[in-house]
Amino acid sequence: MEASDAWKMRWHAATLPAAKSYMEVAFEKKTLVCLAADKYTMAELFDLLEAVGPHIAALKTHVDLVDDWNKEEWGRFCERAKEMNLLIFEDRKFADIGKISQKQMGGIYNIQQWSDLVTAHMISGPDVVDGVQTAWAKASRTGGVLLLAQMSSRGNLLDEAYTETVVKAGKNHPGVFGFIGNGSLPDSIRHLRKMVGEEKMIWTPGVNIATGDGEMGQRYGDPYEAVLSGSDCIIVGSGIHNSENPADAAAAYARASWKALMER
Ligand code: S5P
Repeated sequence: MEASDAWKMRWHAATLPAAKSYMEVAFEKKTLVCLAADKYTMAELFDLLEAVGPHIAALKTHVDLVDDWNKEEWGRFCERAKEMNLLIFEDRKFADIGKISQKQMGGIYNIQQWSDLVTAHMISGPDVVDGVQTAWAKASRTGGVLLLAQMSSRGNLLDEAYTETVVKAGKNHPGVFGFIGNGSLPDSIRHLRKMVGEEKMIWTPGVNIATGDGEMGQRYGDPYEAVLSGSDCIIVGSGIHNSENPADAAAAYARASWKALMER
């Protein structure tokens, strides 16, 4: 079997090189897991990456959560992630006008230099995508934007009409890698997949083997169900990093996600 057999329509419809890279890595490692590495020190981040790296296909960061962040160690962290064949995904949730989003890709964290993917809200209009893409282009790099089409948190304001508008604008945009969907509700993922079609990715947070409510309004759905419903990547944070054995937990999420892709 090859990656194209595992991913079928998604593989053949994909236009962005980054989407194919992700699908290849997921195929090689038999995992559709993106780790949400929500840790607060560089040491914890390194430990987590070493433990979990073999079981994941992408690494999601919140660079501004790290108390002892510094450029050198962050550089080494990203290098290690690359050695482990991971896409680096900074969940920055850009939302400002295009030119400010472009500048926010720089600054002290210099996201444009090390990220392969970033998130953006389209609340300010489609220029946010162009702003982010311009930043990568000026740094002589390429990357993809995941637009928030749905959210996993209780009471969020991304209603159906908003989701539809975001999908319509993002679906044919070459700078858009895909959409963030709500992993806690299989029906909303199915609905989103119908709107999105086959070409773009849907990545879903709000996933935990123990389903139900999380902390502070987070909601969780089952990883296997999420992929069966049309998610291409399950974004898992506390389900992995808060478990007693993060490596075993990550392997369990990997198995569930892969099994679902094979059945899909
Ligand atoms: O709607 C969303 C979108 C995102 S990107 N809901 C989310 O939870 N996220 C992110 O996914 C959030 O920022 C966090 O890093 C991760 C979920 O973490 P967990 O510990 O709840 O699995």
